[in-house]
Amino acid sequence: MNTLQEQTITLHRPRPVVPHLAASDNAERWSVDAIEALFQLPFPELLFRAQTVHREHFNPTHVEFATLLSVKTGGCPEDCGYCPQAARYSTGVEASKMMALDQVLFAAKRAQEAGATRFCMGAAWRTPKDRDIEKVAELVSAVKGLGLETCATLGMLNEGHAEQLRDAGLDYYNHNLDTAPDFYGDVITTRDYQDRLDTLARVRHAGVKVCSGGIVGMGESHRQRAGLIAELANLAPYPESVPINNLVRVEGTPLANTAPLDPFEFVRTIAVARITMPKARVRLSAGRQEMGDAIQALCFLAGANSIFYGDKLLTTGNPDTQADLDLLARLGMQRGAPEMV
Ligand code: SAM
Ligand code: DTB
Ligand code: SF4
Repeated sequence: MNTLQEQTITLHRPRPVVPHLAASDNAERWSVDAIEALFQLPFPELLFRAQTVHREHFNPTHVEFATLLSVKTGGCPEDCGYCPQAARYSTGVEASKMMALDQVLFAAKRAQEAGATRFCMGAAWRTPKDRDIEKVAELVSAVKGLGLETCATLGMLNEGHAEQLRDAGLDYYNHNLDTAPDFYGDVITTRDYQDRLDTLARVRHAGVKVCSGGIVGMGESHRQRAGLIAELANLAPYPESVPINNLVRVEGTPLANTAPLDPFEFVRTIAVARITMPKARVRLSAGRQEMGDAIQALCFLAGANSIFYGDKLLTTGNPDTQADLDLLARLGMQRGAPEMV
């Protein structure tokens, strides 16, 4: 375990800026067959390949800490089958109004003091209205003013929204493809895959870094898991940040009774994301509470270099911060920007 002094030094060390990726970072176009073949490699081979790629671009002992805050919770009109915030499912999540600036700043300062370097604000919207964007822009510039990297996930963006957020200081916009195109309709019917790609294109065009990933363990096939990674890896450029979520099975959602995914399959997904998107921050995202320390350690060996840090994701639980600090200490790893300086 680092001493408090060492931790403080780590916290205040200047962070290298994550460069925007360029289309040229995507020399390779991945076929679903090629990605499926990676998934089918013997586990030691797959991890060796993932680690080799990981070490070409990152210090493998460093993990980014990103903290989430739900600034507008529940009451969402969409029908995403995994989501506790969809108004149509009885999940016990109550709809609330958007949080006030001082509350958000308070949470951001706490996250920063606890060691987070990125702060991601989420809202349960299908698509934000113009006045929502204005309010979120205020939150973004206040959080950015603390010296944190900023991220927002607000649903589908309309023309001009990404630019407004960029001008307020937004570093990343999160919008997940969630799953493969041919499984998507089994999970969500109220927006289509192209809508998601359009939002990602707007974000990219505005010069905001792209955070996009998906969820595994929703009952998709092996090939569909490969299909999700292919879609992400073939974006040109691929996302700077790739959250891989393991479905959190929430009572009341249509996916509540989905059979749990083999944890090694989750580790494989991380490894394949690392190999196909070598310079991305690959985030071991939702589902850590159910995963156990050993599987999380395997995810780090497979190339994950970011986690959501804080007792809560948006509405569901996450390991407590001390458990994460202890886990990294037991592994001789540390929080911090993973890019090589
Ligand atoms: N409403 C916005 C949207 O859908 O883009 C932003 C918030 S939404 C909750 C962000 C992402 O959280 C989803 O795209 C999904 O990938 C992830 N997510 C939501 N519920 C989840 C669950 N039960 N398990 C794992 N990931 C989940
Ligand atoms: C992402 O890919 N996962 C995060 C973040 N981006 C916004 C959200 C996970 C949500 C898990 C369910 C919940 O807490 O409501
Ligand atoms: Fe709404 Fe986002 Fe949840 Fe879908 S994932 S129901 S859009 S909050």
